[in-house]
Amino acid sequence: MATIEVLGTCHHDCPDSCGWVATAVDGKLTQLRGNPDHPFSQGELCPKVSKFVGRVNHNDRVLHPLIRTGAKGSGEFREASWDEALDIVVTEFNRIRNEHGGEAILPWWSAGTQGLIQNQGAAPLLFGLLGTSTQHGSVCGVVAGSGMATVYGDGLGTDPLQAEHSNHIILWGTNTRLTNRHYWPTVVAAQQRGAKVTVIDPIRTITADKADVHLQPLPGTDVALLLAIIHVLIADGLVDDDYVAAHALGFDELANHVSDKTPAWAEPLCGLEASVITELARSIGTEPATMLRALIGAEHHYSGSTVFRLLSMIPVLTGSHNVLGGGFARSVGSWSERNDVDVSAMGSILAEVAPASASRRSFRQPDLGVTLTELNDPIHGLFIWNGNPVLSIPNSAAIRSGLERDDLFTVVSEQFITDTAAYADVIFPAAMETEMIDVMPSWGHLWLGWNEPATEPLGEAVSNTELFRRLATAFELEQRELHFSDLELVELMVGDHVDLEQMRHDGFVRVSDFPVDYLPYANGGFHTPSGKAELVAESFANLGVSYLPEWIAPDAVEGSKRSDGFGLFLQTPKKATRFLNTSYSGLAAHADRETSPHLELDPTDAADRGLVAGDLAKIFNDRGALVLPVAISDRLRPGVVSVPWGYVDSAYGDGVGSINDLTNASNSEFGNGSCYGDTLVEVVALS
Ligand SMILES: Nc1nc2c(c(=O)[nH]1)N[C@H]1C(S)=C(S)[C@@H](COP(=O)(O)OP(=O)(O)OC[C@H]3O[C@@H](n4cnc5c(=O)[nH]c(N)nc54)[C@H](O)[C@@H]3O)O[C@H]1N2
Ligand SMILES: Nc1nc2c(c(=O)[nH]1)N[C@H]1C(S)=C(S)[C@@H](COP(=O)(O)OP(=O)(O)OC[C@H]3O[C@@H](n4cnc5c(=O)[nH]c(N)nc54)[C@H](O)[C@@H]3O)O[C@H]1N2
Ligand code: SF4
Ligand SMILES: [Mo]
Repeated sequence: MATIEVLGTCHHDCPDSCGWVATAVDGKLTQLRGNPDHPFSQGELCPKVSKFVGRVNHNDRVLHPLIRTGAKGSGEFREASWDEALDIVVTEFNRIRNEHGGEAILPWWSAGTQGLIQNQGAAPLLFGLLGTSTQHGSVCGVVAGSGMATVYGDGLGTDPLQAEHSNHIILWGTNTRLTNRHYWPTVVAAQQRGAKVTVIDPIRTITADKADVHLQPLPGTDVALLLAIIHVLIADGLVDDDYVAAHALGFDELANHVSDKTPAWAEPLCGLEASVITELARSIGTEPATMLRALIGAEHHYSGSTVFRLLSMIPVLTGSHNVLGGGFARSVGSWSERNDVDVSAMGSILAEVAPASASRRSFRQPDLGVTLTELNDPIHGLFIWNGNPVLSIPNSAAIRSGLERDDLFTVVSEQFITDTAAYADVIFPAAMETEMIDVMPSWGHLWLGWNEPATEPLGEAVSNTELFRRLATAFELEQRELHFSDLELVELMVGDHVDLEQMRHDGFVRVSDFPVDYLPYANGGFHTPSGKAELVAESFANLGVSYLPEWIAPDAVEGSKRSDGFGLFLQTPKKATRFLNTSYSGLAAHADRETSPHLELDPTDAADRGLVAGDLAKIFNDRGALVLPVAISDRLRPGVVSVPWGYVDSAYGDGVGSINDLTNASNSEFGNGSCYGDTLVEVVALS
């Protein structure tokens, strides 16, 4: 028996990017365990990926190209050869290009793998040369990054691991113990050393359970809270005047703007007592080693970009960017983009060889429902990879009805027949991470990961890079880079700073030029045109950013109006320890050990509606309705209901539709995200 062991890195859209050791016997993956030498994950894999071998070898895996035989959505397919499947795609896409123009085709992707070469690979060049439409924005990260960039010039903040030195860690809308579990030991170590841990979350999460202080604002109201905090910092003289004078722009205007945004003003808006807001602000203003830590939860609102804008301002005002253990830590994804990786390499090549492609039409990624159903010049060809929009994108009922259109030809590259792939005309079988080469730029820590394949792909599955190469050949596109091997792609996209050999040998390499005690803004040096931290939108007004950060109530934003008669805010957090977004929820080994979809209600809201635990209730708004069993929860506030997200359609009662049928797909204030969390619903007992 031939046994091999290789080092790899988890590809999931998760901040931890854990290192693993994969074992294969006679070409079959037999074991996956944590790489004990990995500096961040230290040998542990989470309850999702510790069962990855079962995912790879699962009977339901798509191992051959499939062609639809039943109705769209029925999931009925027949096997086909690669040649036949490619031929159909080329014929259909070329027909659409001739009849409607290239822009009637839309490539759509998410971050099923976030790998450097496997996330998009040569796709920007391929689709650009075919003259298709393209997408912008995202349901994850772009809003936070944009908010931060209006103050700092880009999304670069503090290294989260510096919380080791913090005296106060504020987990702002992030459920660390669930979503960033390998960061939790850093938080615990600080707490055991005496640091205070505050959680700010409308839900009392498992992370809030372990905090010293849990503040539970109403969802989507952090702008009021943050404006009041800034009011107190200024009113109480807690601003670092020297730092602000040297490194910030617009302080006087901001001070004027918040002069009436007192804690008493914020109290009825965010639902926290004025005294609590004052205490939090004073604590932030008097403890320089206060680290703000956020991931994504707080961005899923209309005002999400403004929340990140205001969070970015806090350490500028208190001067805590000067202090080890201070600052604002979110995604560190952009750090590796400084010197180590070039995620836009293919885009740059496209701009050179086909400059006109820059003016192709582009659609907001979270707006897929509208894009498929409401355009005057409709999309007729859709190519989806790395994503499951039917489950993950808001307004999903519109996505399903778009995918049902007879005049839409849909191609999906997938590992399983997901709720999205069930609508495809052609499915290409996608390889799994242990079957492909990749480099993993992490957004949760500063190590780039290498991924060495342990086996060949099972069946006829191929990596995304191989899929795009095969498509390039089938479309007879000769552009050299479209035919690059995986190692050539790595060389193209990884900069000279990185010692590739070392990364391959060790399984990881530290992102260059950032020592562990690096304080990016200790001496200013912001990446704005002015070089200063912008407290007013001096350079970014053209992005739709208001000059000063403005409060807007979450029940007054597009797609979420209380006047429509719906009175409860719906939250849809990640909650299952065995799901990663929508992945794994279709696998019994994972789903059978989690609760089924359910509706969590505060006892008062339940009593008002005559509901007790276990009752069936209808949850609905003008976008959709679902029937779900009720669970009474003491983790919410009155007026807020929660339906955890990630489940497959078939886990819900009648098997059609999921909670994203109800969520709000409107645009964020800026940043081109979406507003899952600004969703009003009503709940009634099922009579
Ligand atoms: N209601 C609600 N909705 C949400 C969220 C929420 O909190 N609430 N969170 C949002 C967030 S933050 C995110 S990031 C999105 C995530 O939503 P998705 O991106 O849809 O979720 P994933 O499960 O990460 O990955 C999607 C698919 O990628 C496939 N995949 C994995 N690797 C590969 C590969 O190498 N090749 C190909 N072709 N496919 C592959 C998987 O099989 C999986 O079906 O969902 C968003 N949706
Ligand atoms: N186990 C597991 N881990 C995961 C994932 C998974 O599905 N499962 N998904 C991965 C992905 S793609 C991502 S993006 C990350 C996300 O990681 P997180 O951002 O930590 O997770 P979320 O559940 O999206 O949101 C975190 C918290 O934000 C809170 N929140 C919502 N609205 C507001 C608000 O207005 N203000 C404040 N202060 N808080 C608010 C929610 O109640 C929730 O508890 O997790 C990653 N890790
Ligand atoms: S999903 Fe996240 S926590 Fe789990 S192994 Fe992958 S990177 Fe680590
Ligand atoms: Mo995400």
